[in-house]
Parts: sequence; structure tokens; C-alpha cells
Amino acid sequence: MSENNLLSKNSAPHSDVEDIKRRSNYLRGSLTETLKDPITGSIPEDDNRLMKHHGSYMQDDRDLRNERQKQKLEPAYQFMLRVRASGGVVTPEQWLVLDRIAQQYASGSIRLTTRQSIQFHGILKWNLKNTIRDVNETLLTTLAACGDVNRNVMCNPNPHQSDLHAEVYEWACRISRHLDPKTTAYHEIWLDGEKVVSSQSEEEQEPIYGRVYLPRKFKIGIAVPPSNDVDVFSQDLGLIAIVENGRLAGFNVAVGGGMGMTHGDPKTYPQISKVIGFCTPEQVIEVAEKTVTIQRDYGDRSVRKHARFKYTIDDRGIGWFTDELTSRLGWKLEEARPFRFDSNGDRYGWVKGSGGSWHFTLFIQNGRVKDEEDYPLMTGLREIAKVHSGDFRITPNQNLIIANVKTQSKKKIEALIEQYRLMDGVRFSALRRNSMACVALPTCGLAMAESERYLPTLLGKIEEILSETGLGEEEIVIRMTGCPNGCARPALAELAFIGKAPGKYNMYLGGGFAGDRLNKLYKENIGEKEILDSLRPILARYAEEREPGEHFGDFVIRAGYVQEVRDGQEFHEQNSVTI
Ligand code: SRM
Ligand code: SF4
Repeated sequence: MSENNLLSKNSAPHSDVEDIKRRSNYLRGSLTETLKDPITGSIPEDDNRLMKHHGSYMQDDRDLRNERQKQKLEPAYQFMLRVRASGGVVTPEQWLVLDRIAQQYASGSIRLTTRQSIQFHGILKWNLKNTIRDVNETLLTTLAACGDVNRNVMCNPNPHQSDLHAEVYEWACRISRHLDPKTTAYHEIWLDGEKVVSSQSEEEQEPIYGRVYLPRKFKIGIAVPPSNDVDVFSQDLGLIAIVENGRLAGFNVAVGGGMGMTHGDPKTYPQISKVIGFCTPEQVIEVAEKTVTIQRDYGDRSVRKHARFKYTIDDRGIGWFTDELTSRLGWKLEEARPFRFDSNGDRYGWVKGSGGSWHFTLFIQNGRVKDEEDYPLMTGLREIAKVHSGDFRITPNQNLIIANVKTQSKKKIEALIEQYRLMDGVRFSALRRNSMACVALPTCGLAMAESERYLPTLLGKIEEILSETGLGEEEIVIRMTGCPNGCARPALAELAFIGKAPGKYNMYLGGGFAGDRLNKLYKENIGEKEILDSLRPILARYAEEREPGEHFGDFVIRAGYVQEVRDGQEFHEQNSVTI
């Protein structure tokens, strides 16, 4: 692969980010120098673009933005840092380091993300290097947590099938390692590694990505049916573990999912991936690599909004993609094998795994681990980490599993769960336990409305309606984001709210309970009162008229509130149903 190849397939002028990457000498830019600049707490935009590949974003505290502007001060610059852990597995020792970093360098909380990673907010430029060094010393990394590369590989942390999970998890780690950027810039900049001689060829420096990396981020997730907790259809490359006679036979391969869109731009849309075939475990790394290289060579490098893999596939057709994949592999995927998903949520509380160990799944509201007066979550988890000999697993729904607790240690962990009232998290309503919100304000620079800070309040009000209508224990998948980028995968929720402006949301209905169908716009730009007024009669009818076992997302389609969306290209079509 050479850069000329890339240029020939993408003849339109390249976006500025492509030039920044090309000039960066494999993600170095002038980061070493600008991090040392004592005049400002910020870094220049070119370096900020590169910094994402190292796992960090420059942000400013938006709660303070106006006040500081009035006082003619520079914005309160700070950095978000994302720590990658394939499949979300961290040891208790690593958890204790993450906990310490949160107190020492960040805003005092740990944020579990929708892709099983960990985020810190509020790190000052002067502390970034120490923070990244500490993360690496505990054998975790921030490299490729963000940026135009393959991101954290998600993997189902299903504790019911521990042996199988362990095998699938191992494949997730291998895929991730194989697709990691190979540049030594990360070690040079953050870990004071030796500078590598510049005479190395492109093939030696970045054998898979090349000098300009991918046109856009790339995401891979592995689901183990019947759980679709990784939202496999939202991934650029989704893998569905196929279990036959109790062993892992291989993976169905699904391509071209993605959630992001822009309000008012119908050329952008969320999409669900398409299942194109089956491969054995031994073939999966090659399938992942070739898929990534197809996107590397054919993805749009001129318009970043149109650069995700889903558009490459939709523009050229799924037939084109499978032909290209077959030609690069030199062999054909087998026909996809049968599978069935029953939900995309988590199961809470204690379960016994197949190896005899115990696992406790704890609901963590929107993934935010912090102490509150009546709910000392962060302290509780710290105390558990001090005595726990198993591991922690971050779920794709921003929750945490205290995993692999030996029978003889269960009483000790139970006592700590009791002491720190962590069971309270399990007793939340079914609606809340199936909820997710993205970070949004005050740190996310793209947020148009609140999300993490507002969803808990809105849920309280919807819970009242649910108990009035006798639906108190009904599981409804509800998600909110502060903008249409879709970080909490809202387009796959049965009920979703996507921020439009402060206090205003678009309301969507009709996603599949198992994360297998996109939802549809029901009402636009509405505030809390209208949200509740709209929902009340729908929920009342659902309580009265639902068929046995019928999920809310299916009901709203059958009852005619919204039309079914079978493909992302229908997402923006006018809802011809009027109720
Ligand atoms: Fe995301 C950008 C947070 C998962 C689609 N996302 C951002 C940024 C970095 C804002 C920015 O670019 O300035 C957010 C940082 C906010 C903050 O203050 O922390 C952000 N995204 C998150 C997290 C932390 C949300 C959460 O509440 O957990 C998730 C971190 C995942 C991780 O650990 O790697 C997160 N983002 C997602 C997902 C869900 C997923 O991957 O399963 C999506 C939709 C799936 C997809 O990619 O299609 C997602 N984020 C985006 C997009 C839209 C991309 C697009 O296709 O257009 C952006 C904007 C962008 O890239 O330009 C974005
Ligand atoms: Fe920010 Fe939008 Fe992502 Fe929410 S969905 S974290 S507001 S980019």
C-alpha cells in the first residue's frame, strides 16, 4: 500500500485533517514542544487533532465559558483522557491506580464509557504526561483510544458463559493488538522513549495504516448471543460469536454500522450493519485487517462527515464490498450461521459462572463513578478493589461487573456491597437500569443540550408515569445524547432523546429491544413538558393494549406511532403515520 494508491482512489481535495496527519511524521507533530509551552494551558489545533490518536482531547469547562470570557480570561482549558481496555477488563490493581489518578490529576471521578473504556476529565496540560505515564505503568494504554484508527474492541462480558467468554475475549485482544498503530511516537512523547530513526519505510512504521491512517475512526465489537450488549449492529465491523456443540465455531461478520448524523443533513444518518458471512476464529484477524484496509483505501478523505465506513459501503453497495473483501482475502466467507439476540442490556446482581465463580453486575448511572452523600460508590469500589482477587469488567452499557469472585470470598465482597450501599444501584427501576446517557455538558465541546446531568431527572418523571400506568417494572431501553453524534447509541433505543438546543430534544421511538432495529423521529425540538405530555398517552395505551411479551419498541410501530425503519437510508424519511 502506498500513499499514491490512496490519492488515486480519492481524487477530491483532502480535508485539512488529512494534511495534518500526513505532515505529522506518524502522529508526532509538534506535541513534545507544545506540551512544554508554559504560556497557555492549551495546545494548537493541529496538535489537538493528533493528540486524539494518543487518547486525549482538549476541552474547556463550558459551565465557566461565559464568565471567563467576561473576565477576558482564556477558557478553562483541560484535557479528557480515555484509557483503553479491550473488552473492558481491568484488574483490581489497575482499578486502584485509575482511582488514584482520578483524585490526583483529574476531576475526582472515573467515567465508564459506552465502549467499555475509562475516561478522566479535567486534566491540566501540565499533568498530562504524568497521568499517561501512570496509566502505562499499570499496563493499560491511551494510544488509539480516539483518532482515525481502530478503537477499543468491545466484547461481551457475559459471566454466564465464562469459558466461552474467555475465548472470545482473547480474540478481541488479539484483533485489537493486531490493529494497534505501530508508530513509536506515543512512547517518545509520553514515556520518554528513544526516537526511532526516520529512515524506516512507511511499511515498517505503519504496516496497516500507512502515513495518513484511516479516513475516520473505526469500531469493532464482538457479541455473544443471546446478548447483544455490544450493540453489534452499530459497529463498523461487528462479529457475532457462533457457538456450536458448546464450542466457538467462529463469527458471523457484519459490516457498515454507525450512529452519528448531523441534524438537518439527510446525507448523514445512523445505520445498522449487514451480516455478510461467517469465518472461523483463525480467520477473524485477517478478515478484520482486510476490512480496515478497504476502508483505508476507499473511505472519503475529503468530507469528514461522510468518511465513516457505513457511507463507503452504502455508496458502493454491499456486493462491491464482499467482492473486494474476497479478492483481498483470496478466499470467500462461508454463509452466515443462524443466531438470535434477546436484548442489548445488562443483567444485574449476582450470578454464578460456569467455572463456579460468582459475578456481581452493578448499575452505574451513566457510567459516572463518584461519591455522593448517600451513595459512596467510588469509595465502595476502592475498598472492594483492595480485597478482590478476580477482575472488574466494564459493560458496554456503562455498568461494572465485579467478576470472578471465588465462593470463599463472596461473603467478604457482599459485606462491602452492603456497607457501601452498592445494592441500591441494583434496585433502581427497570427503566433506569436500561438507560444510558452520553457525557455532554459541561465537558463535551459538541453538546447542544444536557445529557448525563439531565437524564436522571427526566427518568424520575417518566417513572411516575410508569407506576401510574402499572408499567413500573417494564424494561424499556431509553437513551439520551446531547447531540446527534450518537455516543450512547440512541438510534438503537426503544425510546430516545437527542439534544437540539439547551432544554430541547428530538424524541425517537421504535428501536428494537435487542438493538436490531433503528428508531424513528416522533417529535422534534421539544422540552420536558411536551416530552411527558407526549409519552403519557403512549405508555397508557401500551399498558392497555400490548400483547404478551410485546416490547415497547415493537408496540409503537404496531400501534402506528412511527414507521418501522429497516435501513438507515430510511431514517430521515417523513413519518407518514400520524397519531
Ligand atoms: Fe463519542 C465524539 C464521548 C462513544 C460517536 N464522543 C465524542 C467526543 C470525543 C466529543 C468531541 O469530539 O469533541 C466526546 C467526549 C465527551 C466528553 O467530554 O467526554 C465523546 N463517545 C463518547 C463517550 C465517552 C460517551 C459516553 O458517555 O460513554 C464514549 C466513549 C467510547 C470509548 O470509550 O471509546 C463515546 N461515540 C461513541 C459511540 C458509541 C460506540 O462507539 O459504541 C458513538 C456512535 C457509534 C459510531 O461511532 O458511529 C460515538 N463520538 C461520536 C461521534 C460521531 C461520529 C460520526 O460518525 O459522525 C463524534 C464526533 C466526531 O467524531 O466528530 C464523537
Ligand atoms: Fe458529546 Fe454529542 Fe457525544 Fe454526547 S453525543 S458526548 S454531546 S459528542
